[in-house]
Amino acid sequence: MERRSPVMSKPLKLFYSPDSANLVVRFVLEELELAYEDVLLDRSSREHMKPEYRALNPQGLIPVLVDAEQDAPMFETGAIILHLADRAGRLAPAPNSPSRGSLLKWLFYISNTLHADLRVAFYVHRYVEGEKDADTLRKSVLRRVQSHFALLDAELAKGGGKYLIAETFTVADFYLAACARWAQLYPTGYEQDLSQHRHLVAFLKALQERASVRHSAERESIKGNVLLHPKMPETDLAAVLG
Ligand SMILES: N[C@@H](CCC(=O)N[C@@H](CS)C(=O)NCC(=O)O)C(=O)O
Repeated sequence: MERRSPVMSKPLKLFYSPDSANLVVRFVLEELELAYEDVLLDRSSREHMKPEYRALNPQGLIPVLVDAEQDAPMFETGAIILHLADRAGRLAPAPNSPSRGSLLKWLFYISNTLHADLRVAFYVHRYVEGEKDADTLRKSVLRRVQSHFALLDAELAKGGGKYLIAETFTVADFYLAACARWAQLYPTGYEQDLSQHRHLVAFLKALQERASVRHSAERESIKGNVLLHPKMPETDLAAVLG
């Protein structure tokens, strides 16, 4: 993928797997119209656990962004998208702006609470053994996930419903949107209905019309609605949850 950027002269490289956390980074790269290359990792063959990839992220987690202007590869979705926004001077209030604190607060909340709880539901067998305990843990963590969406829905309502940080389109909007997508799809049999969060529903509906979201979806073989009532991608599930 070649795109010229007025902001960064050196290339960015995104390591990805379809519909994984890299989707958030891609939304941001596309929205900012930054030049980047993407490198596909095959999760079904555990490519993300091989030494070459672990040299970039020792945890083997996806995504990684290599920014030629940084002295080390970057992991952690929240850190990567904030870095990109700061570099481009868009999608994040400046560090000295009065709304910077709100962005940081919600970005960290989405990353260390909402996304972290979703990960427990996705990878439940890393926490408990046996189907019965797995089912109990999934249900209980997904109740927490619903309460996180309720909090985020109320925050959207406060700011008029368009963006999480009132009147300011930020990277946090993309991160929230991707978490909402995954909660509606994964894990199979535990798909979450988000219809009671009406501000969130309207927000997702509007965001999924953006060109950046549609281009990102195409690039990751995601068909149909991207954010609200999404369809399961036509891909091997092991490639997404493996
Ligand atoms: N905290 C990490 C989580 C990333 C994450 O959950 N990545 C998933 C893909 S969506 C992954 O690499 N899963 C493989 C695994 O957990 O073994 C981040 O925000 O980047």
